[in-house]
Amino acid sequence: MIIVLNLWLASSANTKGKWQIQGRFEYVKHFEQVDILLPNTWVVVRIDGRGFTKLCAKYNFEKPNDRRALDLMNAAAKAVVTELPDITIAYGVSDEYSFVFHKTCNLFERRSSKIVSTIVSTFTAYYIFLWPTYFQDQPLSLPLPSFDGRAVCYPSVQNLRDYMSWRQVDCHINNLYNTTFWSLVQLGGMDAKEAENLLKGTLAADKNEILFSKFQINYNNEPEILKKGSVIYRDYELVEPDSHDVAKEADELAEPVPQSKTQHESDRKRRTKARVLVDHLDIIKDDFWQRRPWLLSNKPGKIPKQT
Ligand SMILES: Nc1nc2c(ncn2[C@@H]2O[C@H](COP(=O)(O)OP(=O)(O)OP(=O)(O)O)[C@@H](O)[C@H]2O)c(=O)[nH]1
Ligand SMILES: [Mg+2]
Repeated sequence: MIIVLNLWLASSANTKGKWQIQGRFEYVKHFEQVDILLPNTWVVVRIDGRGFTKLCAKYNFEKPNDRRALDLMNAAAKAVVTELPDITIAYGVSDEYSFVFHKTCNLFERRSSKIVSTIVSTFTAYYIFLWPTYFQDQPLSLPLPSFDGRAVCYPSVQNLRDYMSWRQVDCHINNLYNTTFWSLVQLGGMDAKEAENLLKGTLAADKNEILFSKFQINYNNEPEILKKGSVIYRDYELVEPDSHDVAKEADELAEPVPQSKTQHESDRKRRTKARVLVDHLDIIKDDFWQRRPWLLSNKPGKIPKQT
């Protein structure tokens, strides 16, 4: 049908007829609604594994944390950050990852659906592509892993920092609970219901105490990747804290600073040269942000000498 129509259009000397046909269908483009994210805000795209409770059971992920699964999430997220230099920082835990676009970034004219779908599809593609590297003896079968995603705008640095802190606190609370719960089950021989009842109403200090007194586990000595989650960013030379207030500068910035072509090109080169780092640090404290001013300023720092 399309071929016949095209042939007819191509052979028609009557261009007026062609326009009439196009004009008859063209109205559909008005159905496409704008989905623009507010300008001058930090855009956070959070993706989350769909039905990962089932997926983890299917591939026998270790409980509560499977190192291969975490490494795979981090490798896929690192690939996303490397491919999209507009991402200033990313933070991940369990089956979720948050990607932060700098407030001056104008990726895809800040259209939510385009930004979210790009992140979700790039991440999922890498997750599946890299799966065999981390699960050599467990090939993927249907249904394949997939992720959902959403974009949220945060107007100020404090809002953005609070968002990141919220995710890291969530990581800490969940990991402390899961570590204690699975110790009671795997090492203490309790069933799930007994462990759940024992932990009902306990505070962090109680869980630390249970881990230490019953299983000689000092929670502080658990791997950083489990306690803190993973943070990904471009690595430049650290600066001394308090040298200048980057957060204030970022908040005062009302629109992108016009850049000369040479400056733009030099920034682009430095971003490409920088190593994309996966680390497990405290991102709640000021120190993390003060020592890495490029995260909020979007100005690439100095490339460290010994990379
Ligand atoms: N065993 C194991 N499970 C994990 C690991 N990482 C994540 N999970 C599981 O993945 C799930 C993530 O939670 P959710 O995202 O709320 O659950 P979900 O099943 O993915 O549901 P939707 O996101 O709503 O589709 C939890 O059930 C976790 O137990 C891991 O390293 N080991
Ligand atoms: Mg999930």
